[in-house]
Amino acid sequence: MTAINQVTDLDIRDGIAVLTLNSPPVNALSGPVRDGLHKGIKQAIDDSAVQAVVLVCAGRTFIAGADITELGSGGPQGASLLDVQNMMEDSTKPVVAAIHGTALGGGLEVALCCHYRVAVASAQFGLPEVKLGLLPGAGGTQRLPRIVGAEMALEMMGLGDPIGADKALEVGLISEIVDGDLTQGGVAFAKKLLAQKRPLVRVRDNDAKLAPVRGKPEIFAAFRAAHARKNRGFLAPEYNIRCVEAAVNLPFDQGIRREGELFRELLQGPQSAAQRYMFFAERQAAKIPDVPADTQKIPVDKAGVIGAGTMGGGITMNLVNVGIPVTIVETTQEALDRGLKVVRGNYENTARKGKITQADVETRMALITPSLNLADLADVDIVIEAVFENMDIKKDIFEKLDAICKPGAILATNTSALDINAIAAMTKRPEYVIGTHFFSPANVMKLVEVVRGAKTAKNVIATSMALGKRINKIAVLAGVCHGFIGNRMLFARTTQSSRIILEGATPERVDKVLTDFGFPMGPFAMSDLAGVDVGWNPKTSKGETLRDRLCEAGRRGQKTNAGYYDYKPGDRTPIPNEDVVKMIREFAASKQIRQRDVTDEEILERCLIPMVNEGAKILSEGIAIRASDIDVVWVHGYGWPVYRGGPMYWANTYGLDKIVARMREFANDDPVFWTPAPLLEELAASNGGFK
Ligand code: 3H9
Repeated sequence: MTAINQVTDLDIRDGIAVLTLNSPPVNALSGPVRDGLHKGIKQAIDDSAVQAVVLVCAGRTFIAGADITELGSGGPQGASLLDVQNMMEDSTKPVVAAIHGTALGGGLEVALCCHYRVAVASAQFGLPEVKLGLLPGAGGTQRLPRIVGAEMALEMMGLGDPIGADKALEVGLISEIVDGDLTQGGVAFAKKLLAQKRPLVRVRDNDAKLAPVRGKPEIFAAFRAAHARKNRGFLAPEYNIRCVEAAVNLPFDQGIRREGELFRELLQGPQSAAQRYMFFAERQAAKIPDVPADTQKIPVDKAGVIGAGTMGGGITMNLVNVGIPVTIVETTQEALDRGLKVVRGNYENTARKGKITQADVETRMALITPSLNLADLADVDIVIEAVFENMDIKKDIFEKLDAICKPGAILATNTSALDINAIAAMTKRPEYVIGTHFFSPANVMKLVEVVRGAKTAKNVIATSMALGKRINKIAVLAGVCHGFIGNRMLFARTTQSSRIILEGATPERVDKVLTDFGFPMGPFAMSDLAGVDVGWNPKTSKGETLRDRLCEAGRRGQKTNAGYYDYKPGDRTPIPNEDVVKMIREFAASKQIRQRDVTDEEILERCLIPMVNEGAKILSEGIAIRASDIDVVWVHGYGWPVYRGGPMYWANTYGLDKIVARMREFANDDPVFWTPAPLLEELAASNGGFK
């Protein structure tokens, strides 16, 4: 075994050179990895004793892509990836990639320059660059379609999701699935190639799968149309599609040039910068300064969920999806039956779309034990209470849980705003009480805010964060305050959006400004979806607020087919209503609010700046650990467009000094609301930004 450099070893066994990369955590193509590849491949090719080369990686995965920290950080140091790839592809000795873990992005692009690829059954293959606002910039856009065909390449590059080894074998991306030791399997495969005198396959020369789709622009049009809604506002998906078009219609070298131009444009643009920031922000969120990574976690083998409503049902699905059995408790058989029917319906829908099998539906349903008795939660490891958002009810439940649940069980509440400490105080074990704020629909939305109370124990925090990851969510830790991170900032935005419509803009206009910015829906469409009457009391309503008037008029949101907008039954498309606008104007007149033309720019600033200001307070108070956690909450919980990085990232790009200056202008109307948070003011004055 020869050490080529600190991350690369070369071992020649019986005429086969095994080149091993070992650069934890994911063998990303950093300078040293590219150097090691370059030197190692060259040495193997130049060595007359070597007949074939097998490239393999140590640790948990094959190369998982370019080193994202290096992208956009000036000229990369070390060997050029292109040189490495050309050397492999043009080698007169067979080069085989032996793959485990994930061959992603630049990793798959390296593998595509090998003459053959073999993999273990659990390996995954993908070009996920689109999720970083990029496209594969190392030849992948031209080589992948030449193996898997244009339509599958569109799926893999346009959506960024990986495929498994079975599929890769079926479409010819790999030649064999290796059982047992991968390196030995790779070496055996290389020997077989030599014995059978198999040709050196250069993927770039394949045209068989592209020829049939040449002159068929309709496949691209269909792909664009199918994903138009999801891709609205994003540049990268379209650029990935253009690259596949180039692969189909241009000679390889021209296609590569096109790929390079489009890649550079994306790499230098603001969208990818924001999406790369978000990649690291998501991973950073798991790190809690005072809860070390090796904190002992509580094993979670059984869970309980209280409440079979929308939230309880969604949370239950998250748990059983990963094989955790759930006892779900309701107060009436009817509510229990209704809740389970919705869960089953959701699963059957997913099965109809082919994403899971009917057997999966039954396996998951079988993991759910319905119950009408809280005492059935005596032996679960965690209970997640998801009942109506009412402090008295929650306090009562926690008092009971304290008496029922075994010692060491985590007692979690799915509140969106209430005081966790007050709930914890109802138990004799406040250190086991924590908040787990899921977002609706809980089986779909990626975010869970984990809320630590004043007394929550570190192992309870560590376990809850890890459980978030286990159920495929992104968990962000928050402290206790009204609304935690996300809703507290939402309340600040709502104050302004509600005010703006009283000054003259319509709900439709405000919503449009925010959807043009990139949100999936604006504040008023969102309010209709959630229910205009959330928190409204018909008994005490006296028409004193616009909401009172809407609700009194039966306009309670989508559920009544009328709220700020009208809705056709069964259709969620908001239809503006003149009577609502009249109602708003009359209400504004009754409060002597001067009407004027509020510009789109002002609408946007008055909706977003209060969020930034509230975010600054949340940071100063220690409710969020870091600004990037706030961004993760808004991107994954509220649909803030990821290509704008989240509110705090956006604030940095917009300019904190400009934000403070705008707040001073708006302060003429409402000095208290528009007072800049000290942290915001301080950072603006020092030309700093949220870090
Ligand atoms: C690309 O390839 C461009 C080319 O086409 C063109 C080139 C010219 N770089 O996610 P995890 C770190 S673009 C740097 O928690 P998992 C990550 O930050 C790239 N660092 O583990 C974390 O660090 P820490 C295309 C990376 O097991 C640690 O590794 N490739 C990279 O849940 C563990 O990560 C991708 O987009 C990287 N490429 O998931 C794949 N990848 O411990 C990106 C990871 O300090 N990566 N890190 O927090 C992934 O999707 C997942 O990390 C993976 C493992 C599935 C591999």
